[in-house]
Amino acid sequence: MTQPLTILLVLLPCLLSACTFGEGPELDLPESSETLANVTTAANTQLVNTQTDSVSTVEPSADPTGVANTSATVEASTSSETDSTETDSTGTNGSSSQTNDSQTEAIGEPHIVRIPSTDSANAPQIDGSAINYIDGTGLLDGEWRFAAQSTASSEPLDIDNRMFGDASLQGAVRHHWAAMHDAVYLYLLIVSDDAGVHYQDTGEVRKPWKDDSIEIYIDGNNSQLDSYDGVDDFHMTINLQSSTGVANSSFGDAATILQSDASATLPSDLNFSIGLQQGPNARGLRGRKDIYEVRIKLSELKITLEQPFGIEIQINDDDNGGTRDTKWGWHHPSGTDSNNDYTWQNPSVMGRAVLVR
Ligand SMILES: [Ca+2]
Ligand SMILES: [Ca+2]
Ligand SMILES: [Ca+2]
Ligand SMILES: [Ca+2]
Repeated sequence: MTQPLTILLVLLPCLLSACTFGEGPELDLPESSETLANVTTAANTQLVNTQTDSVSTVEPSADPTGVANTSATVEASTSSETDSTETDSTGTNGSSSQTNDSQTEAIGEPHIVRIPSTDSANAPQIDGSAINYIDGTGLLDGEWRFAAQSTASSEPLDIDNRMFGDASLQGAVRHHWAAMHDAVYLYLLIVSDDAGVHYQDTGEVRKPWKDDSIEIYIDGNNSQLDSYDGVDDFHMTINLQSSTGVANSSFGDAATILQSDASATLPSDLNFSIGLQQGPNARGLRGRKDIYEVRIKLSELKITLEQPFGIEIQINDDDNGGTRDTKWGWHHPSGTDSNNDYTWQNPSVMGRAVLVR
């Protein structure tokens, strides 16, 4: 049984660097002069940088089993460092404009992901331990066996839309994701086919996307606005490694997760564990894939059973140091231009899922 675990998210002094969080063209904008201590300053307005993502350092759980740790504290929040324009929650979440009809329609759409339930005793352990495919298939075995691995119309949850980057990887790799829930938590597994080519060389706390990492997007109430609603539209980036050779984990040392500036404050009850080359075997001689196991409290995501919500999973791949080389999306359309990267600004680009009982 997965024990509830605590992440104590402490605001790492943010480098209010002049970055555009994550995305878009590889602008290597100048660092701001803000010091590490300046975490409450107003948003940087240089260039296109209106993003002032906060970075949370996840302190190791005092008890790896986390038995006693059921409540978490989040101090990291953009709320302390962004201006009030972002936190206008009145009427911006779109919920009032969502009719029951449209939600019902969303649940019935063929591309929705119907996420099955499990009892908590059989929920996946968030420990990054080895996962395999059922022999002769590309389907997960073990604790993720009963997770959603395809859409309602049987399309595999492959993160195979190459948004931009290395064309030679097209079709050569298979990244994918899976999900399940136990009515309390959403469990996500992201499998990254990276052939063991891991880079955490850039290490800029506000630019985790320059290294091997994943981005998780959630629109809890499926409001599908074209800008983040400040309520339940989330965008987080989790590095593969916390330092070279060390798997990032909310239970480990120096773990990091980045909350984008546009994102609603990340849930406090959020844990993750990466397994470096603990995933199933890749094709050919590429070796084992990497896995990201993530567990997030549903109530904090504001996801309701049997109501559709927005979700998107993207992978940043760095195979030679420096910035990322390739970005992949599940629902995001493929392309070649580095500007082909929209979800971080526009939550309506996400795909859809629903928790089924
Ligand atoms: Ca890098
Ligand atoms: Ca929303
Ligand atoms: Ca890589
Ligand atoms: Ca690179």
